Amino acid sequence: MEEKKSDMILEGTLAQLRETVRRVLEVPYYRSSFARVGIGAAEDIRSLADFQGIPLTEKEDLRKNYPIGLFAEPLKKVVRIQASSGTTGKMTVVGYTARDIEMWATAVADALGRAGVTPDDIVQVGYGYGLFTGGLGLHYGSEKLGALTIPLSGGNTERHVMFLRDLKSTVLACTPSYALHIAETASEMGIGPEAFCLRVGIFGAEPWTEAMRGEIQKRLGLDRALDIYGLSEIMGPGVAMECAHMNGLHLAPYFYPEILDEKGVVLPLGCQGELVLTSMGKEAFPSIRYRTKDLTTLSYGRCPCGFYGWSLSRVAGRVDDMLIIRGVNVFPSQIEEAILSVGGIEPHYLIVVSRQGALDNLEVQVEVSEEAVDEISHLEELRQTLQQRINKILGLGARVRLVEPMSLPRTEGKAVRVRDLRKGDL
Ligand code: DLL
Repeated sequence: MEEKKSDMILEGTLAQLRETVRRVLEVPYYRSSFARVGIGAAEDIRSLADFQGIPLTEKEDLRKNYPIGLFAEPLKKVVRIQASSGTTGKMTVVGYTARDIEMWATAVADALGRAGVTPDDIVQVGYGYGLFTGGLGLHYGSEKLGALTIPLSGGNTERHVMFLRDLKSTVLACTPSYALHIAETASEMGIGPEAFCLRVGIFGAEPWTEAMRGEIQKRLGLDRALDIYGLSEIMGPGVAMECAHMNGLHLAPYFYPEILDEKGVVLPLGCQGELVLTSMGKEAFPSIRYRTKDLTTLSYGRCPCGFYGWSLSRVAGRVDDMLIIRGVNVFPSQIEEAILSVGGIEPHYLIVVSRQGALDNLEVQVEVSEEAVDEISHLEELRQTLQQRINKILGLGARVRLVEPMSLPRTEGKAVRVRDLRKGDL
């Protein structure tokens, strides 16, 4: 019985994947890259093995086809454009038909519903509005759900605090680092979490840890801070999101996921690797085997929230965020876990990597809390405790430097946690 069900699911998925193949074959770039591996028609995809023979797509392919070379619909049918600047190089531009926008809003509304957000909620959106997908993505989903939606965007943090207090917003959607900054600004204004009515946080667009979840919940007085994942090349926020049960991030049913190892081999459920996504049903900008560069694991099954399908584990980081220091692989999230496990330290940090001769140096700058600063005699002890903890986790010698409270930059969007002087980052 179970076998029959999974055969049916596989057949249904294959049919949808063939539709995506049919759609992307309209685009000259895909047509020629597929021809090189002998795929000329959707019907050539008879099995998942055939599908796995389709060439991967990368951000670079979007750049090569800037601005709209990978659109599968004429501009006349496109009603919205979003774009991502990335840290280097050309922008990547993506388009949506009216049906794509509807699909996106539905994905976000469904995810918010599973997170326990209802039409009675007041959703304060602190993601940037504009070409970045965060603001408008959350906005359309929240409105579709029927919640009162406040488009505050990033910036003017004091106004965020005032609205949280005066309009009694119950849901805050922004990056986790901005959530911390809002909490800190509130505290500077003499306003504590008891003045807010916040229940749910919808935080994403950058990696964050379980330890950070606890910290943000405490500082903002939230019942739960949930993780939302997405990327502009695929849709925007809402590609996957945690529900109130926090059983992983449930993948919206418009995407087919694969996890690949470094050599491009598809890994089984439960193994960590790079997430590769294919859209199912998207019109203007279909994605086919798109390499997200994000590291996660996949599971499949039913959640008590009613969701049935694929879920991702919290994204550990990007393949290209991984630092190699003296041959050891280091993710900023490992350092974040260590920092948050030590009292007297603020969750604000900067990782500075430099090279002296042939040797890499790793310095972790961390802010001490106002209270800890007053106990000067304990500062060296605090520094050593954190340094030992980081060194134990990473298995290499890092140097911890404690810096003054409020001295590291704050962000209204995605935090910059790493400065790699080996690459000439200033
Ligand atoms: O960050 C879309 C988004 C907006 C997601 C608001 C969630 C909330 P991009 O600017 O294209 O789109 O950046 C996408 O950000 O490939 C990941 O590396 C990272 N990222 C996004 N969400 C998460 C998350 C938006 N929850 C890139 N955890 C992705 C870890 C995340 N990393």
